[in-house]
Amino acid sequence: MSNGAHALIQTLVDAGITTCFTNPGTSEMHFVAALDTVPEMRAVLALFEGVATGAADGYARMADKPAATLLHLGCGLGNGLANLHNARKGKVPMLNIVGDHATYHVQYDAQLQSDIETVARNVSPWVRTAKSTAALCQDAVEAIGACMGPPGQVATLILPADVSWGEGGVPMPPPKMTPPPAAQDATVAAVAQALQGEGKKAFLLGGRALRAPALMAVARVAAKTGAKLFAEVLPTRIERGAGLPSVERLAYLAELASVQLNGLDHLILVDTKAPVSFFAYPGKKSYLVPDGCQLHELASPRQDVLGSLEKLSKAVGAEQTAPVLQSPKRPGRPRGKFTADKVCKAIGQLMPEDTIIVDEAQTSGIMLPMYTAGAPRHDVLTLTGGAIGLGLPCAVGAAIACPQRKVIALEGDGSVMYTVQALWTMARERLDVISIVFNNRSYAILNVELQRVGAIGAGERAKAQLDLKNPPLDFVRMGESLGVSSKRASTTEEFLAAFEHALRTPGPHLIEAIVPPTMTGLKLRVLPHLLQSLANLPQPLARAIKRGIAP
Ligand SMILES: Cc1ncc(C[n+]2csc(CCOP(=O)(O)OP(=O)(O)O)c2C)c(N)n1
Repeated sequence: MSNGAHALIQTLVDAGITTCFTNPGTSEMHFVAALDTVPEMRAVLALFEGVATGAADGYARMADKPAATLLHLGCGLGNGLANLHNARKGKVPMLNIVGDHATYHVQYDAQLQSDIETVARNVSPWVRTAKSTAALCQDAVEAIGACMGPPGQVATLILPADVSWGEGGVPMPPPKMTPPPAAQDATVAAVAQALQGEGKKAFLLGGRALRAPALMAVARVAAKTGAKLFAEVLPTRIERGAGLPSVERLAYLAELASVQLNGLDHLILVDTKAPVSFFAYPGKKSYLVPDGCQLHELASPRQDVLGSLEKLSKAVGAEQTAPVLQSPKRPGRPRGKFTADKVCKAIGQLMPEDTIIVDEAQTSGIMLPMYTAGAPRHDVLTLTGGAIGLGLPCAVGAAIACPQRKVIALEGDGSVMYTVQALWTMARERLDVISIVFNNRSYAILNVELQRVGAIGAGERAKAQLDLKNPPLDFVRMGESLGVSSKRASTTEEFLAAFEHALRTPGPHLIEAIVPPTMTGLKLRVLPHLLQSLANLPQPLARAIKRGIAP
């Protein structure tokens, strides 16, 4: 006979959910106690719920299966919301177990009582409060089925304390998953016809379409038909580097994305939505599909992406076509004045095969895609929902999912402060993560956005809201206090020495790179964080934009 908590954990493990990122409280104590009865479940403590949810996101992106989180009532869940939002936008599977008061305690409206379902619903299409210990594991099986998708999503199972401690829990077998259907023949035929006809065509790839097998299939189609390959602005996980097809990421900046999409007659969506501007700007377009361009959806997020692309490949006769692949190419060793670009260059020069890059560098990572394009094969995980504070937690999850691989987390100094507690989890779990913090002492991107949105009259008080100089953040002391070996680099040579040491020495490292804001001196219309995608643009256009003379 099991209590609910034990039966629940056994059900999770039997379904392959073997990692749980926790930040528990009193209502979760039986779940915590039951961890010792199911040793296959690895529990990882996070010191803030945003770390737990971001880590579960990073884990699932790399492990291709969900992790669980253990969160404390509505307040704990609420603290994890921003990274649950990022997971939702990235179609990442995740199972939240949220402890609640015992069912009979709810009537008293005790201090931590709140409407947990309402907190969950914004990010979690599947929400249920378990009603009884006997039915708990059936609830869990349904939650697991819902979160796995496709599309992957967040599912939230609320676990009242008495359901958890009650006897009579019975572990249940995993849900039966039905494979998703591939695109229908008629859809494939229509897309094939568009690809074989006149006009300029491109694919916009998202989700699972940016993984190696799908990329190879779509690259064959592209080579056969002359279609261009674009990736969505903020991919959940993109596999890239030498030997893989190279895909141009759509720019964050709407004006720039419009340049990329300009003149298209057909845009074919695969596991993504039609492109729209990140924000609205006065007088600028929100919907970025060019006028007159015909939109096709080959495969929706609910469908079998690889199967659909293979059908298309057959339909256009591309099965034997050689795809165009990125050739190996590393930048030279950086020298001279220390800037964020030099850090990106050093990464391109030195990163080992199979590195996982988590990119939350904001303006400082602009040149990263260009310098790493021909590096050995690697994965890049990005800020899918635009809610900052994902980077370090995501790196925690990725490192736990892939212990043999080096993880490099690139962080803006502003972004890193949202979930800096993740460093402690890296230290405690001895994770092989190099966290690079670009300390430019500002919310640099927002200085540009302030003007870009047309906010007139911003003076010293306005600018002070975007300035991080006073008091200066000291990431070396912060990292050390959280148990992570930390170094500061103010010159290119210091950075190279610290980075090479970190690459050689397993375990977590932090490097604080003291750099000037990347966008200094550039014209206002050259929007910084959009320029992330610059690196993938044709060189003359990229150079022109950097000089501030392009659109
Ligand atoms: C949860 C959340 N809060 C606030 C923002 C708004 N925001 C976007 S970028 C940014 C500052 C980023 O600063 P930093 O990481 O230092 O990068 P930099 O702009 O200096 O390149 C802020 C506050 C956001 N996107 N998400």
